[in-house]
Amino acid sequence: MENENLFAALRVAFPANLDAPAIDAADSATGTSLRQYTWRDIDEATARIANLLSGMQLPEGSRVAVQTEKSVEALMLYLGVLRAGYVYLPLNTAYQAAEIEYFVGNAEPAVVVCSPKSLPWVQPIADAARVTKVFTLDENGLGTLSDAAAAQSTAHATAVRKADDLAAILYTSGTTGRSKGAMLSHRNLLSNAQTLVSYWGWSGRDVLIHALPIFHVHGLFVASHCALLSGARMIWFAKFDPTAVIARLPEATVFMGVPTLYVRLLANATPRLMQATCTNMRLFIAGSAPLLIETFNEFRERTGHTILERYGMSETCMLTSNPYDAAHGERRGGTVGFPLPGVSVRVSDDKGGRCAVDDIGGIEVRGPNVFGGYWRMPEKNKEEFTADGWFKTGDVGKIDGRGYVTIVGRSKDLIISGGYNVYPAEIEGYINEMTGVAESAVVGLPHPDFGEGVIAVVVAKPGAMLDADAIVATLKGKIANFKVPKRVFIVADLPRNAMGKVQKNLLRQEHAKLFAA
Ligand code: MCA
Ligand code: AMP
Repeated sequence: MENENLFAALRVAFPANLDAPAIDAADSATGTSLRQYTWRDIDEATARIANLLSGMQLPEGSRVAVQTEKSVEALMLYLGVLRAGYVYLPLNTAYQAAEIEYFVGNAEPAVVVCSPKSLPWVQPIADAARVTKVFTLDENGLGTLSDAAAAQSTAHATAVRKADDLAAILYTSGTTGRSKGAMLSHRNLLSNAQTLVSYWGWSGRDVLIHALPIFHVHGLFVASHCALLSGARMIWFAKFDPTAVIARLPEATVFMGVPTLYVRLLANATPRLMQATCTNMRLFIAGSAPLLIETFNEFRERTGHTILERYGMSETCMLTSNPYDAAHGERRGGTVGFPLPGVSVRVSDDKGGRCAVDDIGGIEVRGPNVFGGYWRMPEKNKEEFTADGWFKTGDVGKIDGRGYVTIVGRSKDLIISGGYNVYPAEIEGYINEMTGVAESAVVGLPHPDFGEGVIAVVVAKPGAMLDADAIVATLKGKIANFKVPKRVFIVADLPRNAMGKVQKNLLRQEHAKLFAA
């Protein structure tokens, strides 16, 4: 039987010369090269991790939950988990104890890997959830995981998995405020990676600047898989710094970023982000949030390159892309391009009928990339798939006569800030439980850097005095920083419609200029 494990496909794609450079770990602040990793290094490190995990006799389908700083070793950990046939569960490094407690409790991982500095609070959470083993891994690739892996063999036969077996779980916040684990199979991930490699014209001659976090689809799957599957080299940044990235642009061919990264590249472009800096570049890709047409136009004027915008989700990986090849059409700013080969996209009205060309409705999708469902939430699967098997994205959009898809909004109450998702209901929940708070509404406002900036509007209980700064400080101690409102307003009451529903559009209008540049 053919091994349908994603790692098997990645491993076959390694260049014949395993001693060729694969990953160049760069200093985040300067871009200077710190350490070179060869394809052999990847092969051996992933084998060691896979052997370590295999030796633990974990039950089939065991989850390995990981919250560590970005490092090449953290990427090896992901690949090692795949290689051993277990299920990878990445977690945003910004999450604090309450958030991690929920994920660990819900996913019941057999193994947790965390930063050494988080161990004091992660260990009790893991113990309570009866996790078999907690390892540590720091930003330099050191920790108990690396110590234990060092003793392992560098040979490992990739665990045999079927295409529909689970490869990863990605938590994505639900409208109720509780995160749902999107279950992605080896087929979901591999089919999407193969499609992107071909559609975007990847080859072993490419050099990717990898400056995104590796706990989301964009950095972990889209960027890493494309490079690995085409034998391309990566210049690896643990954090995004525009000056450092610009310093390495001359030797790169591909860059991927959320819109904020492009805004920051442009803000730091003088005098270096000129056409000359990008002569080797063949492709700039943007996604995860809407790319403003101003950014699209300004980038083209300054660099001569037309950003290729694409659209995806944790549940589906990539869905649409503007064309790479001019023969297929031009890259149109403000659109997310065409459905990728093998992916079907349709727009439906609220009665479930098909919308005509250019008519706005709910975007629904189907394809080998679409996830199997949410981890242990069968009722959510019923709600979020149509009766004929299409996944309802919660995005609102249209398809024009030439097939370009445009996203015009979201039916889900979601804010995307700097490429990170913030669910208002979750933040409102934390605010509403504070002493003296009667109710609150969290909304996103236009923000020049993050695209959308989070604010909260809060009503006090009769007789209670609330302090906006204290609310922010309390939230900072509890939840990931990117979710914390940048401003809190204390008001007498919230605007409501005749049905009693809070009119968030009025709050957005009232404060629209708050973050204006
Ligand atoms: C950091 N802060 C943020 C954000 N990031 N606030 C709101 N939104 C954010 N995204 C907070 C910091 O904690 C800090 O708070 C203050 O804002 C200033 O931080 P700064 O130094 O500017 O932030 P940074 O460390 O430079 O990070 C900004 C960033 C980062 C590089 C844009 O957010 C980032 O890497 N975003 C990419 C996310 C991503 O990869 N998304 C892909 C999801 P304080 O001042 O209080 O300390 S995958 C996806 O969506 C789908 C599948 C798809 O289509 O790709
Ligand atoms: P996530 O839950 O993190 O996977 O985020 C997925 C959501 O990001 C999608 O449902 C869209 O709302 C949004 N998104 C991703 N790419 C784009 C894009 N190019 N333009 C607009 N929104 C996008």
